[in-house]
Amino acid sequence: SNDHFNWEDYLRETGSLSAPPHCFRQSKNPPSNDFKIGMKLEAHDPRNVTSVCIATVIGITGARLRLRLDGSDNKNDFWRLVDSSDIQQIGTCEKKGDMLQPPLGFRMNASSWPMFLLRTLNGAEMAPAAIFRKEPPKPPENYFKVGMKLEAVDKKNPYLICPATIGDVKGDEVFITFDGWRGAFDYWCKYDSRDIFPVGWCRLTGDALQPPGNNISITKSILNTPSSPPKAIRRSMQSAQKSPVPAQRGRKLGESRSPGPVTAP
Ligand code: MLZ
Repeated sequence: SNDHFNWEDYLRETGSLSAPPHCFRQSKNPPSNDFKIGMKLEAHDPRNVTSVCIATVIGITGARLRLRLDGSDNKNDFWRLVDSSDIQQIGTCEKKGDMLQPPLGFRMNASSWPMFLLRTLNGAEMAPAAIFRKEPPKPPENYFKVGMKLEAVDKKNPYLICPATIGDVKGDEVFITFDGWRGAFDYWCKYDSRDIFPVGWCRLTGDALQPPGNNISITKSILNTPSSPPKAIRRSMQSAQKSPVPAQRGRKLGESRSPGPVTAP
């Protein structure tokens, strides 16, 4: 599905290096994903992390699961790796002497939670223990360096994994900048975040890696330049014309930002 994007060419064209795998809290070989749609499991409520709730797998994408908390709405889905410590088999919570909680924004009256829980688990297909994978250990320190390329979850669109660059490093944190998006989706995270992956991750998991954005402004000055733009920029311009999506992206960003100088993607 990556017809328009190839890391090898891109690294060469941008003269950049990829972050080595030992930088990441990810397994060297991505874990196999043996979950099936409809399976239920326990998950920490992302909006209330001290609560453990029942979740249903409503989608599978590479080594990740699209999850929805039972009793919640369809506007708060979240994605977790099969080796995330945020998910566990049903029964784990009770074994620890804890109680399963209704999700934040439970659709019904709180008093109906115990009955809801019984009904949602009755006859449910529970994800078997064997398909949960152990979370890999943290790298001992932050090995990332500014300029290294990687694949990262777009936190505003968490179903998307996109080409990114380390923009800054500060203690245990890294600044994730998305190539071709002029800062609109950038964020700081811990170096051991489960949302960042080495180059090639999506190819291995079969997940769709998004192409870089096309948001390099084509100002008059560059269009008037007699010499043709660098290869990477030309390619972005081409993909902007071919792909149906980038036109919409460009418009969205264009609304909030005025054109700036041309920068490499
Ligand atoms: N629908 C969004 C997708 C942007 C994805 C950017 N990822 C870094 C848009 O077109 O704005």
